[in-house]
Amino acid sequence: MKKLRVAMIGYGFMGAAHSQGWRTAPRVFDLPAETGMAVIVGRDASAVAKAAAKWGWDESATDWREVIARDDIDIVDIVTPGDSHAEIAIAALDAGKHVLCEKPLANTVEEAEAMAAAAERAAEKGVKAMVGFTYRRVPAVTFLRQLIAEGVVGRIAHVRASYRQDWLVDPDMPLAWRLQKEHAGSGALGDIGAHAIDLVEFVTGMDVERVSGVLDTIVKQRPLQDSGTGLSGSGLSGLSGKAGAGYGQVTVDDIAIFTGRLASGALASFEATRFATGRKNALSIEVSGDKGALAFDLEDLNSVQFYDRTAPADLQGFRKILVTEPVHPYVSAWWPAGHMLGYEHGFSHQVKDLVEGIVRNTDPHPTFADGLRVQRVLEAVERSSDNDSVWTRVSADVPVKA
Ligand code: SOE
Repeated sequence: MKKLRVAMIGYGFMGAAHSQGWRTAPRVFDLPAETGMAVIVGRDASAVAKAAAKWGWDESATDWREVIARDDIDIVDIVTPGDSHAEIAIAALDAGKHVLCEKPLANTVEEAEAMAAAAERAAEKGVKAMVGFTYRRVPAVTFLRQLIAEGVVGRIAHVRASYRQDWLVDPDMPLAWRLQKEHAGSGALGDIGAHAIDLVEFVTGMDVERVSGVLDTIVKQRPLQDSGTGLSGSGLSGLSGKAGAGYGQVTVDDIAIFTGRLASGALASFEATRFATGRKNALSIEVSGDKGALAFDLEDLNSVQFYDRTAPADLQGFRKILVTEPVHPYVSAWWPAGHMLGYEHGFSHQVKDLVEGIVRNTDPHPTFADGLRVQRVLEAVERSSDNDSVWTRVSADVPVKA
């Protein structure tokens, strides 16, 4: 069986989550190829060597260009901040490596277009590219998509998606890379709003075609701080160093609220906020149709809520479906019914689907084209917010640059 050797570029919170996926997936699923955690790459030699030892990588390195040129590397897994996604992914694809890139795909539409074009070129040689929207791979979310495709909610009128965190409510939280446009591209909008957009498009099967939105930055300056090692314990800020001197400007949004018009004409409401006091990682979606409604909440991620309007009146009400039966997506590889999965399992499902796509020569979703579409929605929300929240078309007609 062919062995697929992986190089991971980056070692922050997503480095830990992806490493767990590469370690676990081969031991849970019967993958069609052996995988190897060959090398992890980071700028700080001693910190990335510690990450290699802690997370199970054979080697560590500090030069990603050197690593992607190696003949013994087949897959490049990019878990760096968004400002390096395009350069690394395009170089890796042009070098014939399969690529898994964290979300959002890029920091700008231009970068995302160049990445999608590189993925199209690489696809002609059987090389695959995938974006890390892992919430699609929570069994309950995949099940939601299946139920909607079967028509259980009927004609969709309204979708509401919410992603709420509160790690920035403290004004003394230092100025992390996620708060600087040149590194992150945007704030809550691109970091967690991208998940909400992908979730709506994935479960409904419909693109967001127009948006009207508003962005806001609550705390405009934050204390400067040395960046941390990126190993676990640095939390979402990626900081664990000592306090620095002075203050820096926050150049991204803290809150993004927008409305979307879906391809069918249905309306979708979105919120992505880092100021929802008390909400730690609260992602939820509810799809309302003329035959019923479906809802998912990450804080109860092993179940979906289903309301069936076609049921007899005395039996109508939201009921909880536990998505842990062997018949449900991904579940049969894990535990017996009723034994729960967690946030981390989506990363093993991601590895499984990527490896199967590579070996079977099918396109593992979400593709870079899917990631580009989300990037266009993000950019349209920014344009709308800059123009008094005017309704703004998601420019899908812009050709992918060759
Ligand atoms: C921070 O908001 C973050 O780590 C996101 O970047 C991830 O994509 C999300 O899964 C958890 O929160």
